[in-house]
Amino acid sequence: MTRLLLGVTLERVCKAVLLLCLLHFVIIVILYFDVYAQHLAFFSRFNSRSSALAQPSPNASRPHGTEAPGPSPQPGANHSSTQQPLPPCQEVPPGLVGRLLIEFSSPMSMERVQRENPEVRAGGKYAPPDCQPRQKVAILIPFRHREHHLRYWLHYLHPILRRQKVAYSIYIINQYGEDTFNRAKLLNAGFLEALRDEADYDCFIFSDVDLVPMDDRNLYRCYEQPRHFAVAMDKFSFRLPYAGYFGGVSGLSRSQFLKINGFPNEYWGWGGEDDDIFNRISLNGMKVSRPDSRIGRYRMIKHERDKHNEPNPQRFTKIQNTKATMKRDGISSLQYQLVEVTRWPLYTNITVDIGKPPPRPARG
Ligand SMILES: *[C@@H]1O[C@H](CO)[C@@H](O)[C@H](O)[C@H]1NC(C)=O
Ligand SMILES: [Mn+2]
Repeated sequence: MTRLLLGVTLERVCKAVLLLCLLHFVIIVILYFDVYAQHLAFFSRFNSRSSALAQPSPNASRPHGTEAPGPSPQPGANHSSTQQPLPPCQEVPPGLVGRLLIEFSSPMSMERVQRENPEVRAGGKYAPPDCQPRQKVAILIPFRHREHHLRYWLHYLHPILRRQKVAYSIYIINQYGEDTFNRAKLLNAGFLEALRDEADYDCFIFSDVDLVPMDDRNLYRCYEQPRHFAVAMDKFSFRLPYAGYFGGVSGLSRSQFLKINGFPNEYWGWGGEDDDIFNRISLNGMKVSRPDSRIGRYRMIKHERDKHNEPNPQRFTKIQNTKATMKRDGISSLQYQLVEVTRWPLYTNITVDIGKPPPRPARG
């Protein structure tokens, strides 16, 4: 009897427990679906937002690199912004080392320079991989028969320019033939040929092949005013030889260069063309800017005077007449023949035939 009673009670308890379990389960299921539904609603909102970002309206073309920051893309939701735009390079590059040891006594081979600069692309081109450079710079080197200088120049300059975080290309402007050398006319031709190679250079730096900066804080880029970089050369006892000196290494933006009608074409032989360029800058209301002389230091590779580059005896009278000549003589009147363009691993070789000096008028 008591056994039976006990059995019935046990059965009731079990049923109650079972019912409670069922109830619990139902509540959990309801709650689960509720949360899940909220999630669903959230994700559908999320997805529609990110796909709206991925599809700009047809006539709103955003400039490159200004993509609005949005949620990280859902797989398959969009395909147009998979690559994050690079941040702009810092105004002052963080990896500079300052004063450098420059010497030209240890032998230098092109193979070694190539081996030590694997980041440089064919034609002597480079852009920083980790930031968006502020300027794109064409470096133009007037050239003839100075291969051993070029090896040192490339050896020192490629690593310096990389640390300076600019996009750059190295162009050797090689004068064809053996007629009298003409540095400024070569540079005019280089300006046009560089732009034919890549149309978007902001800045042009004109460097002699035998000048190597001794400090990487001397930034190879363009400034508000035309720039003179080689302010303190060892051959001038690390001093500016005179206030209007603009020789060695200089840099002009594209618009600064065009404003002065480029460089003179009529300075054959050594000297004077840099003073003419200085005059063009002043006469057009600009002012040369320079780095501090403690930073603008240079070593020059010692050399004999080249053949066919004798001092130009007309240079003193010519620089008196810049004001009269600069409008007709310059990039607007340039004539030359392109002979050959060759892309080497560390530089682009552009050979141009710029002709020869006009015959001296007979004295009467
Ligand atoms: C550039 O090319 C010219 C013409 O082929 C050649 O004579 C000269 O040696 C080359 N110079 C350099 C530095 O590559
Ligand atoms: Mn020299």
